Amino acid sequence: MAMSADILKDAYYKMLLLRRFEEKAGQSYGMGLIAGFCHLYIGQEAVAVGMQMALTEGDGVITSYRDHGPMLAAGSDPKAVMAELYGRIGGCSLGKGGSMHMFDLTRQFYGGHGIVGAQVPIGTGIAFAYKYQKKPNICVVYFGDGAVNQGQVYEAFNMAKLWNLPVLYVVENNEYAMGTAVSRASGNPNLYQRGESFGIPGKQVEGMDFLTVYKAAKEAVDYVRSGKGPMLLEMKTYRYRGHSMSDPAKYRTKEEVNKYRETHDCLEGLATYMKKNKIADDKWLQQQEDKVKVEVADALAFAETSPEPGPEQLHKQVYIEV
Ligand SMILES: Cc1ncc(C[n+]2csc(CCOP(=O)(O)OP(=O)(O)O)c2C)c(N)n1
Ligand SMILES: [Mg+2]
Repeated sequence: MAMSADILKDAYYKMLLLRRFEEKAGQSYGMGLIAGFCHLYIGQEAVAVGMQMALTEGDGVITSYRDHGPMLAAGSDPKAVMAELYGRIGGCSLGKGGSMHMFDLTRQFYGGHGIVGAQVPIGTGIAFAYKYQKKPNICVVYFGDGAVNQGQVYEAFNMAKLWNLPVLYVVENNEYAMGTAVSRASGNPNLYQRGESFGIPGKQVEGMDFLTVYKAAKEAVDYVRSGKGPMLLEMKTYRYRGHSMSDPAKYRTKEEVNKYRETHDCLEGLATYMKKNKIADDKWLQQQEDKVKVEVADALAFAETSPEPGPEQLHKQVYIEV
């Protein structure tokens, strides 16, 4: 598939933004400036960026608590994401949701869900709404290799195929749930096959490589948008950091993590490809670092100076008028 230099450059910048944003979030968490849970997306950037770039305006996205990356990829303002982590009023959920409950309806980003697998029926429902309202959109539903063993996933699969809903399921197989390896939790570790008995075709994708993700995403998005019904992509990926900020890290070796970083890293891979094909050079790559640094610093400054939500916010957004 022909891929323009602009697409590759855009992808590199976005993946770099996700990486540096999350590194900063991790630092702030370590300094006690961010409270509660915090699940970083570092290592998995090619998935959210590659998927999102294959979508069109108006398509929906929903994910788990590991949501900062997908939300930034959806085009949300890093300031609103950082301020949400800081629990400030300038945050996308007015500082009341925190790391696990990010929402941005202007980007059709429907969260941010802390219950493992819960976003799967909700995202399926969003796809149902698109079809019911005769909208041309599809909904991308991310969930993890741990979530694939939740019962509600399969109830949703059945309805999605029964009604041929425009939903694209994306399993981010980062090899571990909190600390349980796929091989210890799944009788059949080929997670792309999980929809087959429901009539949902699946495909396994090398999720650490932007070009591969983008190509697979384009094909799958076309399939779902054409009205053929749901599809499932299993993205083989890897998270470099702990499951959350408190992680005993005893379930895998440092060597294993280093192997992924050294041989599969999405930023390194794309940089090498662009240099080889004379799309970018070291100077351009450094310029992106500089630009991202400013964008993340601005997000941080905004978060630090945004006030905390006052007590008057306590009962707001609990119910909505219908
Ligand atoms: C219903 C439910 N059970 C257990 C938990 C605790 N829990 C939080 S994250 C997690 C692991 C999920 O792993 P995976 O789906 O692979 O996603 P990842 O964290 O790797 O992105 C578990 C068991 C929960 N939040 N909800
Ligand atoms: Mg996982």
